[in-house]
Amino acid sequence: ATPAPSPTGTLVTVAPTGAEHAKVDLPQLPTTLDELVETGRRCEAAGAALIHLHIRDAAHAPTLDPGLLRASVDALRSETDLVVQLSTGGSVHDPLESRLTVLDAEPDSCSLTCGTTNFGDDVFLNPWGFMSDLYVQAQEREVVPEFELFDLGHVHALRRLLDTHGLPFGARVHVDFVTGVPGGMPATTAALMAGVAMLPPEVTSWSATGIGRGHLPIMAAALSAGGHLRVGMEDNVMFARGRVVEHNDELVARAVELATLMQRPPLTTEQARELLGVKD
Ligand code: KMH
Ligand code: ZN
Repeated sequence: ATPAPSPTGTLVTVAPTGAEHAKVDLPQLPTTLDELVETGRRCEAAGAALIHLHIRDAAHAPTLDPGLLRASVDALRSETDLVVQLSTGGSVHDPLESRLTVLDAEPDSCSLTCGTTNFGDDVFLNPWGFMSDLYVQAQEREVVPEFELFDLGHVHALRRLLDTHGLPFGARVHVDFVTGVPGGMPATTAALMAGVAMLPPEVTSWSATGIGRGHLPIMAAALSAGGHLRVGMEDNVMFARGRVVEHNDELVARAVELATLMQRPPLTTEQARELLGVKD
């Protein structure tokens, strides 16, 4: 059979912080607004087009404080041209009601996880009612969702969302496979390909990330299968065996190098906006 045509460019997303790592263990984790802006600038210069953002409070703890979220979106908008995506996953301790209020900060995009997952020893809660409310509110507020798929069942739940509520704002459907979370699908090529094979026809682009040591294998698998890439310290803090990531831009630069070698150079921020259907 003829291989499916690959996209000509690669969307490189950076997820620089997450909600799981502690600043005290990893001082180079960007947690302050200045550090996030500096990270955004450097990652954009290295070839990232989208930033997936979790923010921290003054004590470097994860927060969904509406004022801080708004300030972060505004600062990244004014200091970079990155597509700004806010996490609605937050941390496993955030209540569902607060996770819905993330949209008040008016990001370009928001994450939307398509089901509940065991998350290490914790549970990352995403019941149908929450997913559904978040999806409809994102449609109404013209925020483009990125569907986070941690497990194969999540692919099926995405199909239910689309069948129930129609297409997202922007009429594009971009999903991100988050592989290798203890409790979700493993970071293997086989699991990723099973997920890709199940994608509903409405899906217009997909990316993938592998947590921890799944980082490089999933990057290679995604590139070879026509997918886009997500990298960053939220997912992986080791650059190589025995070598901790010093700055998120190293992970972006390596992803760009590999994508370019594969004849799929990084998309510009403008091309990323078009791919995702984000408002100008
Ligand atoms: N921090 C995880 C519990 C998302 O950003 O939407 C959830 C997460 C997914 O990171
Ligand atoms: Zn996240």
